[in-house]
Amino acid sequence: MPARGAFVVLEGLDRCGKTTQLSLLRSSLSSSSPPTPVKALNFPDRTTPIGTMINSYLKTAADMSDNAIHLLFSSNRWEAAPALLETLREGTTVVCDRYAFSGVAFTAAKNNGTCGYDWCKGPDVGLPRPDLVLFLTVSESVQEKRGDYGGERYETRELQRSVRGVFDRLRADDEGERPWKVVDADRSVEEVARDIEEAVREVEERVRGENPPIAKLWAEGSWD
Ligand code: Z5A
Ligand code: MG
Repeated sequence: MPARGAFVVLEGLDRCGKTTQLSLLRSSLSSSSPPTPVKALNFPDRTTPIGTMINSYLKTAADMSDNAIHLLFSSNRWEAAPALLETLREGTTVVCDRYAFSGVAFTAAKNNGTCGYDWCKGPDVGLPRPDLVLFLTVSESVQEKRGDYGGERYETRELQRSVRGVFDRLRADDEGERPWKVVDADRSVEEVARDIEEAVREVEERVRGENPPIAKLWAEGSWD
């Protein structure tokens, strides 16, 4: 049995550069010598039937209660979980654009009395837990200057401020449990990419050396 792959998640506010960095990271890992087997994922995955519903909601073509859309975002991760586990177990590193942290941050940020912080975490409890969460920070002024900002449902200054607050709480609550690394994403694409690659190579090496079990998110126990 080969050692399992590492599971790395890129999180952060809108337009911090997650998708740009994920693509650079995948290329640099797969073109290294020897190449690191790597697979990229992103959430929401808009290509599945559940993802199609999420896409309609984000594009404001469909409306839904805050609770219902939250559960769909979570289902979209659970439907991907078996393949994610299999990929990690066969020794491939998975790099993922957004995960359950975005799920909690965006719904809890709405401050709707029926979906508070703890309720929001519930549906994602037990998913495969990342070995590393890279949290890309971006200042409000930089965020608003970047391409296409303002086109989708959650892209308002007020909601984004509230999302920032929930991400800070998630990071603080996970302190010591799983490494979050904060990366200043106001800098150039190249500078951000350098820091990300360094952190990912480090965790990759550790996971390959120690071959730890795949832990469960916000829960005891492991998937093995
Ligand atoms: N959501 C949720 O509510 N619940 C959930 O469970 C999940 C998500 C998983 C869509 O997500 C929405 O779903 C999102 C959260 C919510 N809410 N909103 N709004 P998405 O991931 O599909 O969103 P997106 O459309 O990909 O946007 P994004 O992720 O916010 O952007 P990004 O990936 O972080 O940035 P980017 O596309 O790489 O870069 C944006 C632009 O900036 C682009 O023109 C780049 O060329 C430029 N860029 C990037 N980096 C730099 C640097 N360093 N310097 C200068 N310019 C840069
Ligand atoms: Mg993106």
